[in-house]
Amino acid sequence: MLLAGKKALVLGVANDHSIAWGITKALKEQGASVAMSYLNDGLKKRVLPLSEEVGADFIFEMDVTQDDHYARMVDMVEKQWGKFDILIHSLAFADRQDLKGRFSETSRAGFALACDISAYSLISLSHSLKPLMNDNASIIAMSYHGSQKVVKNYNIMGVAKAALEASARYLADDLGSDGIRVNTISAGPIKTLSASGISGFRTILKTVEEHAPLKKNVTPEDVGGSAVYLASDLSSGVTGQILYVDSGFSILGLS
Ligand code: 1JT
Repeated sequence: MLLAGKKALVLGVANDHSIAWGITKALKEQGASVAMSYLNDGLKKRVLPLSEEVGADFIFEMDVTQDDHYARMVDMVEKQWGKFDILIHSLAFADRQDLKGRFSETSRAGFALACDISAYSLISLSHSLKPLMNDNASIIAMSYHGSQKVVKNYNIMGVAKAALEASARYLADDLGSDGIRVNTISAGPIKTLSASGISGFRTILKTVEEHAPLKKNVTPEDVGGSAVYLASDLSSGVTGQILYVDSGFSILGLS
């Protein structure tokens, strides 16, 4: 098993459709111990049964906008595990009104919120958890190609993901000397709770299925497989990179 003896902290499971859930199952299958966060009491009802299904060591409440949640999380991880090896960042948020219509109408508050939750949290989590990370630790964040090219309606999330990807590179450089690797997975579109109700999302899924080199959409399990590689010592020479898990869609010049 590729992750035997490793401990993985997974942030971003909302339900059994979550990308973070696909990653959690894949890490566990390779022998890792796992712990999962939940955003609030409402989502705890969904995450608790999943944590039992996968045999998680513990779950904890984590809202990345709440300063006091960081110290609580660090205390919990230290008490339960001491040190750990893998951090999965699979969190993002933007106001619904900022994920449609004219990008030029994005508000200052909407910009700040999306970038705070979706990008700054990678920096703050890395900083808080760094003292607990073992040598050869791996941090993995989730992105989408709307960070690099314009995807209609992705709007502020494209900017937030660009900030996330750049933050991952700067963190990779800063934390390299601490033996911590930082990489990003850029996943193709997946129908998760976040994606539900996004205008035009079904059309995006259909376009990928018709035109992507692999002629199918990716699943949370596909993403989980690639996360195992980036979490494991097989990728010991890889940091600061963006790994596309998108059925090849992003290589196309015209679709
Ligand atoms: C957020 C949402 C981040 C949806 C996201 C996301 N990253 C990817 N998606 C799915 C998605 C993909 C495409 C799209 C719209 C959404 C919603 C809540 C906030 C964070 O295009 C319009 C391609």
